[in-house]
Amino acid sequence: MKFIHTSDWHLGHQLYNYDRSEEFAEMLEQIINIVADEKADALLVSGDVFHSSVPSLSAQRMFADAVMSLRRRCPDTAVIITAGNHDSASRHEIFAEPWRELGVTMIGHIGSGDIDEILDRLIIRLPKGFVAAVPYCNERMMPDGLFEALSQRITELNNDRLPSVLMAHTAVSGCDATGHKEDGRNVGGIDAIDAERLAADFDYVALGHIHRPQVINNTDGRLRYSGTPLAVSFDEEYEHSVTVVSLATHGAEPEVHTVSVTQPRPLVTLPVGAPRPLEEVLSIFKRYPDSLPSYIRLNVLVDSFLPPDATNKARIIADQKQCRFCIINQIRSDSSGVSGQIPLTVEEFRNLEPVEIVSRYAESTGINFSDDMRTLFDEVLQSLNT
Ligand SMILES: [Mn+2]
Repeated sequence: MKFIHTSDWHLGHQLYNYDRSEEFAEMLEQIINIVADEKADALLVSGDVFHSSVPSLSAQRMFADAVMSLRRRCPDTAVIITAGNHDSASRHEIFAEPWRELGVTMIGHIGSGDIDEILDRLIIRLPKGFVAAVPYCNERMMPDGLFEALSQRITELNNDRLPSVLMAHTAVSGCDATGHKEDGRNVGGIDAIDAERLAADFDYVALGHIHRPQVINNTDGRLRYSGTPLAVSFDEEYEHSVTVVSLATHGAEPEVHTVSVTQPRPLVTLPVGAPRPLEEVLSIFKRYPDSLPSYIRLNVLVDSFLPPDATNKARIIADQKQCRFCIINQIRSDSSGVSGQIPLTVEEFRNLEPVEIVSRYAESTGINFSDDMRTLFDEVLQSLNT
């Protein structure tokens, strides 16, 4: 069985209020081309399809169009898509039935029945293998020993020694969470699951949630994060790709390679290396190529405070160029005696999404703003807007 492993598309993500629809459309086209070129038996998307639990109509439409275009081009490729912590589980499930008719399996939640019902729901039998598709699940709701039970059930069904794959959207012990604000033990409010427990008897574990592509150590290459195909944060300074996996039979070592995804508008931090004082950084920015579509973050070394016209100066430079200026990241030259967050300028504040303002406020008062709270806030905001 050959499949494409990807996750964390974050469709609908806006970067400092810039619309990224064109980039996402290009990204989806690249992924469809890779599936077709590789003649994959399946496409596995391990969660965080959308950036928000209430995605815009255009993001939803883009998703549906891309999946349909993939199905037309590769009618023999099964498509399995689980929900991540950013997705709305119920939104994933609403059209699960019609999607199934079209050869697309959408799994939003693990279900509420007994363990047998859950196993039946999550295990998908493909012509050349088995996939246990586990969406993001709050740990309190996760039945004990779910992964082991899935693995065991597949063993019972697997008379032909077909390969078995687990999809999961979670942090795993020992993962490298570079590019996330939190450390690897608790990213996005999710506690890391023990890698060995997760691996059980699966031939490959297609992980989502962590944005940096990586293999988990000491798992013989069986546990992997595909990472984001399109960067969603300036701190994701690594190559973006999807993972192509071939499994000959159950028990065989996976054959893996990655195919890089071109970033239509890369996220660039200036200067490269250590932050510099404002005037120096602005002159570096002036020399930045005019015709390079990209997003720009400036790392500025600040003594006391940033001059109020700094952001405006940066905007004026960007006006002459194809790049989109996003933010000045203030870094204090003398951090002694200064604690907590640097106050935002009015301009920066205007550019923040409401949820970011709330999460900053929560964190400043010592509250851990979890993904559940984020989802709840999104829903409240949405109901106020309609
Ligand atoms: Mn994600």
